[in-house]
Order: sequence, then structure tokens, then C-alpha cells
Amino acid sequence: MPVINQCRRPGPFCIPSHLLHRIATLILTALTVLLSIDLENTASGSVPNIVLILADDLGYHDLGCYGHPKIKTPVLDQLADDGIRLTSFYAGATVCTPSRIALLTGAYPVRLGWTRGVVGYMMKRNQGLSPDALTMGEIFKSQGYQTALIGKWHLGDPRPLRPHRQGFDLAYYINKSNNQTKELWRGDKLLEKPFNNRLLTEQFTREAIGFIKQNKAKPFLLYIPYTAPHFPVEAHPDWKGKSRFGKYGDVVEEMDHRIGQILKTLEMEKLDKKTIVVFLSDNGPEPGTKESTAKPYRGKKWSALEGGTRVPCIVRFPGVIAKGQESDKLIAAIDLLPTLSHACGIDLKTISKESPKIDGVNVWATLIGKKDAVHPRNDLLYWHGSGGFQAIRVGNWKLFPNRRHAQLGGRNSGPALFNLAEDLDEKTDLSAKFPDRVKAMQDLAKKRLDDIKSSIIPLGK
Ligand SMILES: [Ca+2]
Repeated sequence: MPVINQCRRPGPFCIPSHLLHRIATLILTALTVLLSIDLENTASGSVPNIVLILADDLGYHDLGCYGHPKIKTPVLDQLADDGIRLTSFYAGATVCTPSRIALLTGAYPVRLGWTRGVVGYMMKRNQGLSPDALTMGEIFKSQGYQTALIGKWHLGDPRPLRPHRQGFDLAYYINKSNNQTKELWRGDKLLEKPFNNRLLTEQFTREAIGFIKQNKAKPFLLYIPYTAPHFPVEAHPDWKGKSRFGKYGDVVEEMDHRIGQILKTLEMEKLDKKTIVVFLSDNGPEPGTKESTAKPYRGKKWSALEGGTRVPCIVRFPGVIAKGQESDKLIAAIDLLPTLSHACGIDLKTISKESPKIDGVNVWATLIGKKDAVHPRNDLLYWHGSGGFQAIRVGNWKLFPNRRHAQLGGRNSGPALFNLAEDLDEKTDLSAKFPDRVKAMQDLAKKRLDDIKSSIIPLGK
């Protein structure tokens, strides 16, 4: 009999064996409950579904819950009320193709051979994401998930680069932006040419709803990169003139409504509580579309200023992410692959073999508001859409090693340093006041860039 159950010398520190047994049972029960809650949220048995919705060129300011005074987005506002709204969230890049590379691989796009532009503009039509890269689709598919890409691909036209060969069981898509192509595809089958730009959001939504209904018994990853509100901005006939913010408002409001139809389907199929819904934009406002803005931030699509990549992001997972949360923690689109993998019990490191190396970090603890969790991201690199690396953020500080890129006017040499906590539009250069901080941030940027240069997979063809 173990000594611990014996009370050889009764005294103040002696606990009778029957009580010890009771305490041990209680502790074990508590541990089992805690463990099962964690497993329920993170591992197999009842793994969550993922619905990942990407808007195209939607600016930071363009939703009701991000402060827009006229565009009405009740569905996304409610999604934010039911989950967490992120205010320091950064898209993967400032333009479409690298942004999608980052989202699907968890890597800075430069690691996948990207240097500038998008497929068909500054990038050749026959280039795209290498088949050697491991996509979110491939990772989830390898774990028994049904996977779908419904919307805009923009990661390569050649057959080996198409979405159904990059991990998506179902691919219903246009292969470039809606201003660059008129073709709608299912796998390798051309469905429509020309498609009707006004109807794409409706068509993508119908397809997504069909996929959910068909796969309700299995875990699924449903990636919906809408073409809205990318130019040409043309409203669906039922939304034309409906918003108080012109065509742009009509298109965003239709997208909001369509997302509502997807959420309603989840609810009707009793999947809402076991589905993580993520909404984000792929980059900041298109410079040619003056309606879209990134207020209070400066800069638009292509730019390494905040407005280029700081975008709305909302995550909902009922019962796990508490309602009505908001976080200004630094989080980036490259973090979604490791984070969602973790939430679905997928051992990303083992599966990916770190090829390409994943720059994203798992921010699940931050999203679920885990007490005492240390937020794992403290720095982030910014890339211009055609000008390469231009800035680094560390904590609330942002450094442009070359102040020309900060578009301040005036002298054009030396660095520019901003405190984003106080200086939202990056106008007050503090580099002369904090030379040590400038040096430390330059060194860190160099270290990060050297690391990226050491492992690059060329673009696919
Ligand atoms: Ca875009």
C-alpha cells in the first residue's frame, strides 16, 4: 500500500486516506474535463469546419463595424458582435497574388519566388504559386477535410497551377481578377465566357451553399475569395442603387447579404457551432476607386503605408471565442494557416516539413482570449506591390529604412520611424529622436530578410 494513503502519525498535516482518494478523484475529474474541453476545441473527434471568406480590395474603413458611416453591413457587424474583431490585422501583401500566396502557405510571398505584381500584370501569365508549395487546401485535405475554392484564384493559369491541383477538391473560379479575365471555370472545364460581372457574388455564394449542404457530414475547408468589391465595380441588378454609397456601396452591401446566406446555411444545417468563420480582405483600397478608403490610415493598395495591408478581419467560433471581443494585437494573414491548423488539431510542422518555411505563428490563444498567454507575434515585414521590402513593424513602432517610401515629402534620405499607437497616418518621423530603436529595427529587418533569402522556392510555371 502506498505510504501516501497511510496516516501513521495523526496531526494537522495528515489527511485520512478516504479523503485523499476523494481529492485525487476530484482533481482527476477536473483535469479530464479541462482536457476534453481543450480537445473539443482543438483536435480530432469533432474537428471544426473552416469557412474562410476573402474580400478583394476592401479597405479598412469599408464596413459598418470598422466605422463606415454609409455602407450598411449588418451581417458582418453581427459576425463581429458574435466573435472577435481585429484592428491590427495585416493582409499577406498589398496586391492580390502575393496576398493569396501568403494566406494559403503561411509564408512571406518572397519565399515563394514572388517579387512584384500579380499574375498577368508585372508577373507573366504563365507564372504562379509553385506546385512544390504546400497550400492550406493540401494540408487540410491530407487530414480528411473536403476542400473547396470558390471565387478568384489568381495563383496561376497553367494546368499544374490550377486550384484543383493545389489542394482543392472543388474549384469553381475565375483564374485572374475580374478586370483581367472573362472566364469562369469549374476545374478544367470552361463554364462561361464571358461571365456576367454583376452576378459573380451571387454565383459564388450559390456554389458555396451547395458545397456546405453536400459536405455537412464531413469536416470541410471552404475558401471563398469573392471578387467583390474589386473593379470594375458593377452592382447586381437587385442591389443597383440600393445603398447610400453609390455602386461601391451596392457591391459591398450585396456581399454582406450573401455572406448572410452562407451563415444562415450553416445555422440551418446545424453547423454554425462547429464552424470557424473568418472574414478578411486581401489588401487595401484600389487607388483608382476613390470610394474605398482605409481611414484613419494613409496609403492604399500597392503601398507599404498602413492602408496598403491593414484590413478588416473578423473571426467567429461560437462557444470558444467569446462574443463581442476586439483585439489590437499584431496579427497577419500568414498567421491564419498555423492558427486554423492548430484549432483543427492539425500538426502543421510535421505535415509541412517547413517547406516552404512558414513565417506565420499560431495566434489561437489570443483569439480565444486565453489568460496569461503570450502573444507570439511582435514584428512584421511590409512589402510594396512592385517595390519589394519597405518597412518593418516591431510592437507599435514602424520603420521605413528609406524615408522616400513613407511618402512624407521633404528630404529623401535616411530612415523614417513612426509610433503607430499615436500616429495613425504615419506623419511624425521620430527617427532622429530614437536612433537606437532605428538601429535595432534595421538589424531585425536584415535578419528576417537574410532568413527569407536563404530559402526561396521559385514561382511555378
Ligand atoms: Ca486585391
